[in-house]
Formats: sequence, C-alpha cells, structure tokens
Amino acid sequence: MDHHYNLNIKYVEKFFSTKVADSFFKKLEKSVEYFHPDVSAVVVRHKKYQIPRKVSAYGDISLTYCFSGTRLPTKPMISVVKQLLDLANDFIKKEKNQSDIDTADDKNENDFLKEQNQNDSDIIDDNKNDSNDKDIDQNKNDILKKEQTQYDDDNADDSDKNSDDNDVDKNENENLNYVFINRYENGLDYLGFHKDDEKDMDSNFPIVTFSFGIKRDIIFKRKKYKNVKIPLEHGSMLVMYPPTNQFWYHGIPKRKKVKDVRISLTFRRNLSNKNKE
Ligand SMILES: O=C(O)CCC(=O)C(=O)O
Repeated sequence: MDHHYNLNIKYVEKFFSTKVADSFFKKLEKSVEYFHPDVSAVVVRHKKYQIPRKVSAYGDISLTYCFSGTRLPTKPMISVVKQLLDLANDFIKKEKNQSDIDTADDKNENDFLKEQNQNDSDIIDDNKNDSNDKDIDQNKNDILKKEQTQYDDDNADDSDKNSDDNDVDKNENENLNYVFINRYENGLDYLGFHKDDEKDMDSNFPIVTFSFGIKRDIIFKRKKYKNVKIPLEHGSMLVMYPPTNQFWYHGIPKRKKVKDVRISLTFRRNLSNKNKE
C-alpha cells in the first residue's frame, strides 16, 4: 500500500483474471443503463454543462448523490453490479480482519517481549528475540499471500451463487452500499481533477474502484508534491483509504491515442439516507 504524504492507496493490477474481467466487461456493456446527459449535466454559475463521459449510479434507490450542483438519483441494483459490490465488500472485510490479526500479532509480540524482559532481566538474549520476530513476520506474510490471490474463475462461480438482485445489504452498518459508474467511450472522454469528499459519502470508509476495458491513467495531484500516475488495467482494483481524499485530487486525463471503451465502478459508502434523517 502506498502511504506517503497521506496518499493512502492500494493498487492490485490483476484483481480479476483476464477471462473474468472480459466477462464482466461484456455483462456491464449489456446491462448498465446510463443517465441521460441532461440528468448528469453539471451546473456552474447557473449554467448547465454536459459532462465528457457517461455516468450511472446503483444502490438502494433511497440514496442520492450530490454531484457538482446536480442531485443524481440511484437506480435499483442489477445482478452484475451486485456481484462486484459483494466482491468489493468481501475485500474490505478481509482487510479489516487482516488488520485485527496484525493487531493481535503486535499484541503477541509485545506479550512475548514483556515475558522475555521478565524472564531474562539479567541476561539480554537478542538472538532468541530475533528468531521469534522472524516467525511472526513469516506468519504475516502467509496471510498476505493468501489475501493477494487474484479473483479467478472458481471465485466467479461462487459469486454467481451468492448474488441476489435488489438485495443491497441495507442492514449492514459497515458496508459499501453504492456505486458510481463512469463510461469513457474513448480517450477524448475524461474526468477532471476532484476529491471524493461529498458530504453524502462516508469519509471514514475506503473507496474501491474496479476497472474494465482499455487501460487509462489515473493521476493523483497535490500542491507542492509530485504527481502520482497509475495506469488502471483491465480487471484491476484501486482502493483509496482515508485520508487520501482530504489531501489529494485525482482525475482521468484525456488520452487522444486511446480509441476504446473503459468502464470504472467506484464503490462507496453513501450516507445520504442518514443525512436526511
Ligand atoms: O474512472 C475512474 O477510475 C475514476 C472515478 C472517479 O474518480 C469518480 O467517480 O469519482
């Protein structure tokens, strides 16, 4: 995970195998309905401007998203998007469990050191400490290796079984529950620099983006710092953790040579329901 100057992101280039990514791309092209350009138009100084790409949003229909002066509705969930939402949530949950394990490891390590200090108050036995530290690191590495296993055809079968239309986990407190979809027809479509810091969204929750189709660069920008460029591959996952969006802008710049479609799905935790209460 990149974690410098509050740019706290993780990029997994081959989250999906090419075969699975191809299949998701096809399904998305077939099933996603995009908003009419007038609905997604942004308002700047009382004037409407159509945006240079197509967008859509899926989740619980009671959720809305305030987007550059426009309040966008939410479409009822569809199967392919629900499958991807579940995978994004699985990933976040696994990471959370992982960090609980890390905390437990740290605790074990501290307990061990405390014990050592008590037992060997007179003799400092560095070698023994070293070998135990190695065991703990090895254990962490094993878990990380498992976590980084890419999502492949076997997993795809499972997710089909689990998927259930219109069943967004409304009752789960700690879940991604909303997706914003961007469709870039070619390199002339783009997304200007912005922060995902709208008040409808939970700023304490990670944002997970899956990319399908042609590779496009995402650029992270912050005043006085070097830009960070990540080419977002077909089947990749990018996670933005807090506090990235407090400090860094990101955008998908034009690439005139790119002739093909890219679709991104950005899963977030939308609190617009709560904000209305
Ligand atoms: O297309 C992408 O990967 C970026 C999406 C994004 O930044 C957004 O929807 O706010």
